[in-house]
Amino acid sequence: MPVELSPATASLAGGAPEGAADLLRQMWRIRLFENTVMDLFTRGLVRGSTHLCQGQEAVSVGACAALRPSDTMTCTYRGHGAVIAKGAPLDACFGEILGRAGGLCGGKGGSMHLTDVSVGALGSNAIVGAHLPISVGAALTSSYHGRGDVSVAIFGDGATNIGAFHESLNMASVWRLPVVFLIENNQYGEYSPLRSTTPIDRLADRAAGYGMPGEYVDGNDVVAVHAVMEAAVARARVGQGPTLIEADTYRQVGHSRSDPATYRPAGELDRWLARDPITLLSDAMRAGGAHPPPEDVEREAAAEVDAALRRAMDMPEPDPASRLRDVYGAAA
Ligand SMILES: Cc1ncc(C[n+]2csc(CCOP(=O)(O)OP(=O)(O)O)c2C)c(N)n1
Ligand SMILES: [Mg+2]
Repeated sequence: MPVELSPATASLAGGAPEGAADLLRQMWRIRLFENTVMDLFTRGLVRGSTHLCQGQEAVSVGACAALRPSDTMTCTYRGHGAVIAKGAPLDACFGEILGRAGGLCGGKGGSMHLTDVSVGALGSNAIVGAHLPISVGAALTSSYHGRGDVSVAIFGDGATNIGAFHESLNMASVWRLPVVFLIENNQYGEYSPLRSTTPIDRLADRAAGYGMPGEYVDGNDVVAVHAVMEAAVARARVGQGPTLIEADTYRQVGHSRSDPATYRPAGELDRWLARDPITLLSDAMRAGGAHPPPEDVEREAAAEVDAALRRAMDMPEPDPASRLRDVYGAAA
């Protein structure tokens, strides 16, 4: 069974709305950040692994644009885009991946653990599904203190087969917690196509088992993602409980490191590249004569990413004396 493409991008067919330049800028910042990380990795400057998100930018950008700064977000090891979209500074993200002292976690977490609590990015998690209960906990905290903040967990299609997914949805629904569960369905879990691990076509259907709305959205249409997220966040904020959203998208690169992704059927990547989220929004902006034009937005984002990388490259290595600081259970 071939992987089906998402239906035509319905919201963008009507042209790009106001605010489109900001969404495009954020997607370009993430795309260029990821391309740069790939380059740094091949130059041997990144220790450990990397899991990049080129092609998936519309999901985290559309989602985080629907949040306020005090709302919280958790994500996976493929989380550079989500953490940037939630507001973490580019230079500190680069610094973390390069293992520098000025990185988000002092250079001790690396690519899979970007975290910036100051912007509500509560953590990237390398264990599949581990962060869903964390978002449920953040939602419980918000609810207990009457803060009105919403928490969002962004996770992969593969995570919907993990026990913590089912436990989290169940508890969040029973307690009507202000949380949004957002599936970034990129069609694969590592090297396995979704259909080989999952017996249903629409992951959003799983919401029915937990008595919450299940929404499907074209995850390459940033405006559509934003709209469905805004509705889910609004429900959560007024105490109507959680929503499960499935955003259909595609990872344009391999699972991690230098995975050439040769397991993908011929033509599949090209079909998805034709629906690249950045191209879709840029075309809609051009058609509507948007100002600034998409080319200017790309140029500004490129300059910003370059400058951030230069600052990160100038950051010092962590001080060896700090090696036991922040380590759980270590003597002070
Ligand atoms: C609990 C657990 N089991 C297995 C793994 C190994 N693993 C790493 S990534 C991955 C695939 C996850 O796929 P998905 O949730 O779709 O996320 P994607 O990588 O596609 O973004 C697996 C099985 C893990 N990290 N954690
Ligand atoms: Mg996946």
